[in-house]
Amino acid sequence: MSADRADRIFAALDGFRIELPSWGFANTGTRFGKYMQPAAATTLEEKFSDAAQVHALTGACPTLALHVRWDLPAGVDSTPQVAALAQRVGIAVGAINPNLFEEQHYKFGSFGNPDAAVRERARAHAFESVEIGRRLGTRDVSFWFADGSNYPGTANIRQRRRWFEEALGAVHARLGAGQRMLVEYKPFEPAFYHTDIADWGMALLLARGAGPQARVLVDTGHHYLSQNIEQIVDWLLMEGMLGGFHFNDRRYADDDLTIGSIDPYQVFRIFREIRSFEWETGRAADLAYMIDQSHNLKGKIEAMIQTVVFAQELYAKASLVDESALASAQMQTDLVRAESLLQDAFATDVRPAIREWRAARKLAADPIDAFRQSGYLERITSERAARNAAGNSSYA
Ligand code: RM4
Ligand code: MN
Ligand code: MN
Repeated sequence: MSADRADRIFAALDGFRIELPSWGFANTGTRFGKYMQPAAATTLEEKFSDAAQVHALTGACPTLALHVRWDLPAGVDSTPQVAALAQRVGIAVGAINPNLFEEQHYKFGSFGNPDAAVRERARAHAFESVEIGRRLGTRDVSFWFADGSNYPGTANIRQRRRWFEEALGAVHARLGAGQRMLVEYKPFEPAFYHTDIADWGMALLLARGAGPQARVLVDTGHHYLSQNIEQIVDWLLMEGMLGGFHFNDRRYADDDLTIGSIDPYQVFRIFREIRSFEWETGRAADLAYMIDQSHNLKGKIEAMIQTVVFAQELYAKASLVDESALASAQMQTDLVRAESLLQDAFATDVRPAIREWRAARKLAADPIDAFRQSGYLERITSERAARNAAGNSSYA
């Protein structure tokens, strides 16, 4: 590989950060049940500790996203402990995720619930989440809503939209200067007839309506099959409305598998459009790259390392596309040349250059192998096995 290409990979990796989800270290399951892993994290301390391992080995994950209900059971009152923990472990708190879907009163929705008392409760939780983010000094409060309906005619879709507009506006008004509200969309599940925020257009309208600090969050698993996600990314970038990503892969629906396990070219194409936008505009797209995976069969920490390493590879490959050559091939409608500029970059084996980058940054040459050699897994397995065998009541 030429020195110029290796330099590009080094620069790309130096600038690439991806946030870990606390729930990705915990025992989660499918709607059919949970398989408990002896080494899974239960306490927030354990989640931070596992995240620190991933960061130490990959150099790319300095922040951990938290779910309010699972990680801050006392709400704002949990923040001093969380701040102290983050400080001690050396991993900063990332996005704050309110939980507006798990408790019994959300059976018929949160912001879209016909019962004003439930809407009020949901608002209070959202306000508290904003306050938690403010106290912890983090930027993003990330909203995903399970709201929707299961049978035609059972919900007033327009009225629910109005309730969403009102509530999101009220939450936005609580944001501090350095905070953002991210609005995530998902076509179905748990609702199987209509979902209140089902696609990027709905999320965009709601985010725009909420106020200037709201952006759209793209979860790669939240699209109909074969949808062109990179085009959505481009359109949101052009609107200045793309806030960030929840990366995961899937074969069928919201499968939450490790990144690129099913379709690595899809992730490459997303990264490539972002790099192309940056090349064209001359400015960095300010995006929160986050992982939202919770596969329940692979070892939690290994699955996370595998995802981060693969994301680094795909991002490095995307950095190799010669954007100016591509722009001229497009203008000349030289289709084969244009397409092969992408294919060649995708086919490049970037692993040797990444190994050099790791050595230069004093990181493990092979993060998975280093993790297996470290003894960490054996240690936490013996510490946590008994508790995990007994099960735990929280979802994550
Ligand atoms: C949803 C969505 C949210 C995540 C929850 C647990 O499908 O992806 O981002 O917080 O799952
Ligand atoms: Mn998500
Ligand atoms: Mn999801």
